[in-house]
Amino acid sequence: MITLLDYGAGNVRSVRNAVEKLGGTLNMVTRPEDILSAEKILFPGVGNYENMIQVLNRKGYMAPLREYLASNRPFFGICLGMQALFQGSEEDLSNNESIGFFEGRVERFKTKLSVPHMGWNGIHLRQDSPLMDRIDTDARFYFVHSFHLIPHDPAVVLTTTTYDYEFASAVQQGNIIGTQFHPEKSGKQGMQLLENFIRLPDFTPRGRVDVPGCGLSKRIIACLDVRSNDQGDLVVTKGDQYDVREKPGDGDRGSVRNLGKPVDLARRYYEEGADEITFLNITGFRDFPLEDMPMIQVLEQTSKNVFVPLTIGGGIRDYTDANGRNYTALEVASRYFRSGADKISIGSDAVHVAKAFVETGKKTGKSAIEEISRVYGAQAVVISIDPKRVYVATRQGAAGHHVIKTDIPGPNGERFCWYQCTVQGGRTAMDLDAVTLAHACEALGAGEILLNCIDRDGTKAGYDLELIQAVKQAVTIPVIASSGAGSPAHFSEVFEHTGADAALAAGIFHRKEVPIAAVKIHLDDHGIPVRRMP
Ligand code: 1PR
Repeated sequence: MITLLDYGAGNVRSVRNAVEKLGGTLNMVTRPEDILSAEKILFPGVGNYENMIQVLNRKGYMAPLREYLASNRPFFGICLGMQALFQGSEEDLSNNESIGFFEGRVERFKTKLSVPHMGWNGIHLRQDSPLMDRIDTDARFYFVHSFHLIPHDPAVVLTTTTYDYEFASAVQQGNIIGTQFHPEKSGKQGMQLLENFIRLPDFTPRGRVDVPGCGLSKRIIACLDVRSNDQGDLVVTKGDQYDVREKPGDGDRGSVRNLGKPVDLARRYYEEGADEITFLNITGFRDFPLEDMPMIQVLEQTSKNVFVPLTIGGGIRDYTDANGRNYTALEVASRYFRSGADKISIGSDAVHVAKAFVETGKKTGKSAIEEISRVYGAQAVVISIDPKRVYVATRQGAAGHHVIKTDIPGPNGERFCWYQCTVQGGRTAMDLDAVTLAHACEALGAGEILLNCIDRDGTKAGYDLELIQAVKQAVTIPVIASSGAGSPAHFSEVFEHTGADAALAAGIFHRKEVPIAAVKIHLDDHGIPVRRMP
């Protein structure tokens, strides 16, 4: 029996689903005594360290946790659940007392690379632990964090990982284990590790080893644009420059393209090796996501069988329903996290918030980006940008906007352009450029940019490299290149020319024109690191 310690933040559903899929039985901690009577504790933590420690203190879990750990019964802390075992974190501005089982603290990454460290990275094994039995030496695991451990005693380090520099990515002493990476989000290798934890009675390490692993890979993301079709069925659709309807016939306006069912397609992409899956509810701007909850059901069902990160976007904003009840964006996002999402993506609302921030120079502290980031952590907040290219004759031709020189001249031979943000799925253009938006959203607390491009969407002409480069240079958070992938060569091109952290595609995967495996083989051949399926 596994006892799951859930303190109410982030996505514990995936951990629960993973344990159940592996045949384990779960018991939830609801009172401090449940900790003392546990046989094996699994403690997944995501979000904000300070918030976690405060909740653990408030619920009276600190003393029983220390007593349990002192008894050397099996304990597995994931991400924040591992950090909590140390003495404190730079993320905790109120300097609360932590569990302090291990000596050392948690510090923010000091690097010029994108922070959060997000994606699939390798592990260098330092102890021969039964937890790592049957794990491939070149396995990669999913990391998402801005802070990392500095343990005092090197003997407790189980694995190290390199992100600019080497840091402790897992620790173990006796039966007390913690990993910075998320096994429940790390596909088949992560499931093997969890299975070891569920099945084995004892994890005492068999001595020290020195087995190097591989490094960080680029991520390949499958994106599912979801909406109801004219018959009311929820379908995965796909547009050409955001138009998702078939070409109209005589007297009809063309039906919504139907490329499959969201849950089935997500599972297919997981099996085929997608590193992440993104759902965008493309009519979310006009529907309220909690009304009939189809996307919640999609998430709940998908997370039962898909063990890579899931992002959900569409309609994340404050909302008042027909009865006058107000819902905050944070409430909507919380519901998604509880249903299996690891990240939420904000489109239209981010444009309005960023515009106000750029105009006033003031943060309100109340925007969706700020509130969700404060509670769930920056890594859980993705900004989805839907820009359109606007040509201008000179660099000064668009006052107040970030203008770039382009190698793709405009219809009248223009050599300059800027990228205009849109809202409501490209329907309304705003007086804000994509570079300024990305920069403002990072300042407000976003952790990642999903950079679409309306001009390239569905064209198979390749990514807009100039757009991606301009945004990538303006932010330090990870950038996902999106829109226009038509062949494996487009993926190597975007990674070689822009420094994008991940590349997303939709149409070519849905229509089975290019399998995910073909993209990864191509990237591997070009020396671009990718996670290959075992
Ligand atoms: O504004 O917070 O409610 O979020 C709505 C979300 O829905 C936004 O993230 C927005 O990007 C998305 N969206 C709205 N309308 C559309 C549409 O297509 N009509 N889809 C839409 C965005 C772009 C990508 C697509 C890539 C790759 N779709 O998701 O998957 O362009 O396509 P490709 O590889 O086939 O070229 P809010």
